Amino acid sequence: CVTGPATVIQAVAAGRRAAEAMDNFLMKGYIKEENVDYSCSRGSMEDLPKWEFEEIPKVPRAQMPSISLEERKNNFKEVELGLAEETARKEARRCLKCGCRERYTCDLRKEATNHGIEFELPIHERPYIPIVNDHPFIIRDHNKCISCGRCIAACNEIEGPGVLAFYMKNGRQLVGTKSGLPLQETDCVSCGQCVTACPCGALDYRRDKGKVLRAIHDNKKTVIGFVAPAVRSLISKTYNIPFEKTSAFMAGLLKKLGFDKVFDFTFAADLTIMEETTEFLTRISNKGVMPQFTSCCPGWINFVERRYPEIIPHLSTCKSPQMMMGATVKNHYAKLAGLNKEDLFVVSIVPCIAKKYEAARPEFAPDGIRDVDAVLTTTEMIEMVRLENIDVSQVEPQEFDEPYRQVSGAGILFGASGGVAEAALRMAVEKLTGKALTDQLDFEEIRGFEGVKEATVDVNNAKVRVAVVSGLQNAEPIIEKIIQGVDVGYDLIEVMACPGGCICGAGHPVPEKIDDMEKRQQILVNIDKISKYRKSQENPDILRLYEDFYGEPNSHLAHELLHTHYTP
Ligand code: HC1
Ligand code: SF4
Repeated sequence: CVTGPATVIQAVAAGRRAAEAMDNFLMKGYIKEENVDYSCSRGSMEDLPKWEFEEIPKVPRAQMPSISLEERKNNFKEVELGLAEETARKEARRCLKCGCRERYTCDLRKEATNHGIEFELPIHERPYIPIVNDHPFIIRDHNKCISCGRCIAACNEIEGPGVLAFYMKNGRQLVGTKSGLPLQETDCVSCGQCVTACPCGALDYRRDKGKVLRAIHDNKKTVIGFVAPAVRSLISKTYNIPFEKTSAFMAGLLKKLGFDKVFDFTFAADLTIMEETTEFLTRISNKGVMPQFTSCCPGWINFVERRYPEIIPHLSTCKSPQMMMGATVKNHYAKLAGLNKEDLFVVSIVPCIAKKYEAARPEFAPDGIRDVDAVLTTTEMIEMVRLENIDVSQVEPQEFDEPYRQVSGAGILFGASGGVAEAALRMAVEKLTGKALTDQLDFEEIRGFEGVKEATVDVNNAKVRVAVVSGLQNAEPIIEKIIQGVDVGYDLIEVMACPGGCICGAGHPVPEKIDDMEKRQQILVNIDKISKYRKSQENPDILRLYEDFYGEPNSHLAHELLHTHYTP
């Protein structure tokens, strides 16, 4: 099972090494070499499913986009891998032209260089395969695929659902689903780790940048952006901003991009703690269904709904912070600002691809108006900054907008595995003991990248037993026991689909080094340490929101706007 940051990177690389991928390039005719055996280098293919993509429409040859030989000559003729970085940039037009956005730092090019492989004219025309659109936003383009198997390994070993497999069609090895069903109909949790693992852009996800830019340029729309806790960890690294200045920088950057209002959705993480911990304490006192699982990770929710619907009663009914923020902005902020809901365009900025899936769920569009209109990944936000030619040195740091300005350190911790449970403990212990928690605020035993972490906290004469799981395959043994009626010895279980939590989400750019992930986590821990408020229940803007709008946690209105139901 996947347990640490090192394993994450290794697992990405584990599928098939790029050297092997080169064999596929040979097979595809992109590389000319003497004495090459063009038969498959991997031995028997008998184990591979003999499934075919029935849903791929047959495109008449005449309609297929084709690349002229002349164009191919320009693309591949003089490509010299092993160019110095500077030259490589200049020579980017000569890269593999796979369409991948990572062309300047392409792993495949590096490996090709290391193996002394030269690219030449393709030696035969490959039939074009139409792009596979069998998922709402994950796209597979077999024409770019080099059969390296990284996506299959990522699905199996990083995230856990294991829905992808190789199959053969017309003598070509392609990536499809194990069951042969369209991706959307499998247990795919939409985490997007397959996309991150792909070295050549054969897997990608649909961008929402265009939609957001159109809204920004529409005078009738008030465009509101809110940023997830884990985005800070990337901002700090990408733009070289000290951790304590990331929030102000992000607020300024989004204003420069044209957002009218910018909120921090760490605020909604605090709101989640108020709702989820109250639900947890109510389950304890009413002897409700235990243990309670957290519900803020949409990858995890998809996994439960698709593979283990039996445990739905154990899931907290709380919406994720993203959806709580959307519902609060569309209902509370719209009223406060005297705006029509229809005129608000709400954008969340997250490190997660599954959040696109979550925002598009039908239950989050009451009366046909979406709570969140578009979801941008951190990568898309960085792409927008480049697209708009923003000079980041000119960004004016500023505060997030009222009325959701104050956030707690507990909410910031949400972005890394263990953070939700830690924030919940900071409230639960206080409520159970009736005393302010002052000295023991840090629950370090549940931080970090282990697949399963545990903590037991003594409160009066009772114990609160917490487990923190990241990587879905690590949750499966616990789930199986619960289904069999075995007491797993936990009261509260946090599950995040991505190993290490959202800091390792597929919406962030691919980490360059293994220790990047630890640095991302440390940024959030450091921000929590210096926060004015370190408990969600002390956030004065949260308290005011309850006073002015929701009444109290788990109130009727809170249930209507902040809670949800799940569909097996
Ligand atoms: Fe996450 Fe969450 S922590 S799920 O990883 O609960 O994306 O950052 O936004 O919603 O707050 C992601 C991060 C995120 C939600 C919060
Ligand atoms: Fe998305 Fe975070 Fe869940 Fe990964 S762990 S699927 S990034 S919410």
